[in-house]
Amino acid sequence: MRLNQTEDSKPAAIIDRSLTLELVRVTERAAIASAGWRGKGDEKAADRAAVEAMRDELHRIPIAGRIVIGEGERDEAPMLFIGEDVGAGEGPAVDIAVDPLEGTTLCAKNQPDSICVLAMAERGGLLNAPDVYMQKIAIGSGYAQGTVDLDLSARENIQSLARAKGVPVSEITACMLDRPRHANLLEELRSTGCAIKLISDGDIAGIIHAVNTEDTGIDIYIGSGGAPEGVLAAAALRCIGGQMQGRLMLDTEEKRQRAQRMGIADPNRKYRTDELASGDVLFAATGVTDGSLLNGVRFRRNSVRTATVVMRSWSQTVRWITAEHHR
Ligand code: VTB
Repeated sequence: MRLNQTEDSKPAAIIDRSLTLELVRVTERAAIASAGWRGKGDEKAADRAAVEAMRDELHRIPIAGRIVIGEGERDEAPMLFIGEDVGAGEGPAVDIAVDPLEGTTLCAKNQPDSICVLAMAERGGLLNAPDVYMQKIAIGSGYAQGTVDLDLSARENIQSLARAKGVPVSEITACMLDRPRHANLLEELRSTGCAIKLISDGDIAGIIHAVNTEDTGIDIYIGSGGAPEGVLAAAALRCIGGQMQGRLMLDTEEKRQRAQRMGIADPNRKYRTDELASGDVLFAATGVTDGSLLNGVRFRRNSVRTATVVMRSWSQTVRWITAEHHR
């Protein structure tokens, strides 16, 4: 506990710490709503339930919030669209990134690691990323900046990380999404002799795992996934440490123009963690299905149990909250 923090060189927190619990309420409610759709094979319904619950609960919070990462552009998403105002209106001006149901397929199939995710930052703190792919690389804390880099080959990155960790390459475990587009990357990684954990979805959890190496055994996250998920993962890393780089994959003129409309001037820019999510940041995630990060929602006879992790960049506090909700 650092009680006298405001008295040293550190600037005072912009986002009041009491908002952390408000965020927990939002992701909890979204998780309970979508958990009703676990294993029902209907991804859209599961997602819709999470979106509606999240939006409803966000409107009770004393903030002047604005969605910067959401369900889509205004004309394609009825709720939690980019630019939508959320919150009760009175309170700090904040930007909000949501992935109401990360891993809709996982939820529909009742497979591990489906979570409801939300990040809050001071106004202007979150990269307004279009819904394109992002190249991502992430490792834990305690390594020199530049130990890994998107401009190095996968082989160079793995070798450099193994050197920095002081272990043979065969003892490095990389995590990546199991996708056909990663065929060459997978082959290159295999040729190094490292171990690879392939995940079917959910790279926000994948990146958090790469930072929590002691608990997960995962040393590095590598590969491309959704850019919105990249910004959310960066928000979490601002609170728990580690280093990450992301680069938007703007491979068509249409995507480049879309990005430009969202304020991205340099389509090839490589972003660091604190450029994806800067300033004061809060991050919360609640488990929907049981997973490696969080337990899923449990419906009991008289109560519903949820498991949430909530983090705050200013204090670097990480809270694991199990809640019992009366039915
Ligand atoms: C990832 C992952 C998501 O999408 O970002 C991925 O975090 C990227 O898109 O859970 P592709 O599925 O096209 O590879 C998800 O898997 C689903 O939103």
